[in-house]
Amino acid sequence: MYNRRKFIKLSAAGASLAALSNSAVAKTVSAIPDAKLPIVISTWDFGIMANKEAWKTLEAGGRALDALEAGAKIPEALDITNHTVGRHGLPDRDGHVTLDACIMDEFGNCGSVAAMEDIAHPISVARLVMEKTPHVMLVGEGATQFAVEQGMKKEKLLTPESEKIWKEWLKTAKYSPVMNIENGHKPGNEYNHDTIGMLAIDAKGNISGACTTSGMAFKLHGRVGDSPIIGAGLYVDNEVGGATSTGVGEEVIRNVGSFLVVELMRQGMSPEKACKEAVHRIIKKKPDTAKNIQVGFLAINKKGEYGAYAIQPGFSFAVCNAQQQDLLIKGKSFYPAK
Ligand code: SD4
Repeated sequence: MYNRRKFIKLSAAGASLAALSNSAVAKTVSAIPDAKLPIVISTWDFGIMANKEAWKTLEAGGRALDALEAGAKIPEALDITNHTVGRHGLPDRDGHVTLDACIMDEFGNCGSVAAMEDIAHPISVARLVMEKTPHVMLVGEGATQFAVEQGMKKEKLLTPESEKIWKEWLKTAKYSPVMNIENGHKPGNEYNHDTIGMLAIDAKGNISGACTTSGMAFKLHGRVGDSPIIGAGLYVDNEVGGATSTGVGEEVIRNVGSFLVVELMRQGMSPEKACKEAVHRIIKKKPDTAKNIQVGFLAINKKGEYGAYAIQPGFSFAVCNAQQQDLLIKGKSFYPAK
């Protein structure tokens, strides 16, 4: 993972912010910058690179949907250090890299692919499902076949490095469908986070969202997480805002997490408060499970105000607008940092 540049931690009180950076160019800010449109926000620190790519379209007055597709393609195929999205993603327990992605526009159109193999840009396939078919979701071989018919290249996605990591895992092959602290997959470690969820508002004020991942490393073959499921891993309502999630997808699906966040914002909650409530819902339903897993939500409202909340510490998100292109913010969490 590349170095963090500007890293801002929200203070416990939420009023003042302290700059926490491991880089030389970090700058201290005393408040969350005013929401300025256009804007793009993304989960995790590699969101900075995705945002920068998306920004090129937003800055030129382009559509949020186009910006997000371009942005999501960066971690999907170009960032070789990223083992949780696209081409360099870790495989399932049988050695297959299977990808999940979805996309949603300002009109409520959406498209999705799940458990798709051999195609490096699932976000683009999701968009093609949305725009070229009467369906919302294609899975497995059907999704790959559709992508090829649409002119996309079939390629081997398991890189030598990912294969090495998988073979190392096979030595013990400790498998648990929900990765948790006991089996060595700590919340926030390289095996159980790093889906990229992106939300953008363009200069016209239109909102779109995109989410793409290789899912949980070493999952059962055929397992699908929250990321390609509209309402779970992503939801956008152009009147209200958008939300996306990262972490253990099973718990997000059970709670229809991103839809819940958007509905809570509709009722007047701020993005951060809505994310917090959705996290609390997961914890309340399954407190013993929640202790050992990570789930984080990221949201933006129609005004461009944004916020996040996670079960465990360590969840970060990147923000990019005309004021700054490489801001990284550490979201608040239910459990304190140790
Ligand atoms: C999943 N939510 O497949 C994804 C994984 C993830 O950060 O987000 N990791 O369950």
